[in-house]
Amino acid sequence: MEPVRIQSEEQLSQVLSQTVKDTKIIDVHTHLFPEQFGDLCLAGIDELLTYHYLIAETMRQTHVPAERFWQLSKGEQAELVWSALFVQNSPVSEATQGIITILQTMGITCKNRDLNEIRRQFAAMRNAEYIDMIFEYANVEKVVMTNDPLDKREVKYLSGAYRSERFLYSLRLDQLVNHWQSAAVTLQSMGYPVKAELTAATLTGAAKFLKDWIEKLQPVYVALSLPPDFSCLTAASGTILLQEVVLPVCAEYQLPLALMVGAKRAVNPELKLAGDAVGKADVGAIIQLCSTYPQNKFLLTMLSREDQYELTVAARKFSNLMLFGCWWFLNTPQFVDEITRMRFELLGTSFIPQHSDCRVLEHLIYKWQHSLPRIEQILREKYSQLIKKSWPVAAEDIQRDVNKLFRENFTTFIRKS
Ligand code: HDL
Ligand code: ZN
Repeated sequence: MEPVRIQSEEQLSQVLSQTVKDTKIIDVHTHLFPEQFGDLCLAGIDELLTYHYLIAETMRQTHVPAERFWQLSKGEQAELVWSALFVQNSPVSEATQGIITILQTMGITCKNRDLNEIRRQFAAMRNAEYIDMIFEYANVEKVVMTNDPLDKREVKYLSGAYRSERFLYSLRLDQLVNHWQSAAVTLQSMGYPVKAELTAATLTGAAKFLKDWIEKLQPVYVALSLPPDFSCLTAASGTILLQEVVLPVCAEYQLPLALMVGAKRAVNPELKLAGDAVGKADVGAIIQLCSTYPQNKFLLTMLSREDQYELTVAARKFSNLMLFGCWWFLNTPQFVDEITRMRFELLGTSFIPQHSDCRVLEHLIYKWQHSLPRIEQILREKYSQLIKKSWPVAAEDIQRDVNKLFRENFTTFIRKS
């Protein structure tokens, strides 16, 4: 049967928005956990208000010293954030707008801006189907977690017994690769024959640790964030571990390495998780990795706006390089528009436009509600240009493309041969 050819802008808008609505999202990077992970599973208004993005913004609007803030209870912190960012000031930042989006989507009223009234409504909604409901609101089918066996709070949940189709494992190696001196002590305590000095025996021991955790968790990818000054050319322990241990093991298990490059960690340590900043990195180092390790697959996101153009051009050169998301400080309407447009125009549909980076369950609602319309708008413009040039655009074409962007580019890239 001949595919249904789209003839008008109105029909295009209707078919595209319905297709986006009907396409369940695979969220390729989050910090979410299922209820089985106990208090690591964060949800509710007090967790939403104490999101580190909002803590950073609160520190700017109040004169409460960080040290004093951390002495407050979670509830008192939430009340301070609410007062500073939603009562004494208008919630115009992306992260505060996100809270408003969540409340509005969940039908939670905030008359008089009374936080306790909001708390009561959240409490009334918490039931056994709460996670299902949030995933449904966000139209998300699966999320990839950030799992770190060297995280002392998380490791007790990482027996490998938990397995679901909704919360997928990744294996995050920041502590192993970027903090080897302390990681070596922990690995020794786990019985791995490693030393601080990166001898051949130590590299073998570190590889054994990595293989053991890959076999236990069966992650969909291995992940590592790298600082702005990362280079393949130094003899830094992280570079050696990356090239002598992580990449060979990822290749052996056919696991992509998700690199997240450009975070300047703890520029203000008083702010804890909120204390990280961004720095321009070297896309040349990414090019070097993709060309030196053609048998490896690289999922890549960079934090500096200034790196995006070079990175997108680099992705045109290497089919083992898959770009994903508008990460962290780039997850704003302005930069989602700018970066997504550049990617469509230089990469076609061969990229993963967004991930949420959620830390609290209900974040899924705003992170996706704020991004999808922007991605859809740019795609609509491209289809409209085709229709104006009498190129036949069918509903099936749109379904294929949207499915690739929000699902198949990822599932195909992680698939083992
Ligand atoms: O390193 C990362 O995975 C970052 O996403 C950090 O977790 C950061 O704190 C964050 O939550 N960004 O959204
Ligand atoms: Zn993250």
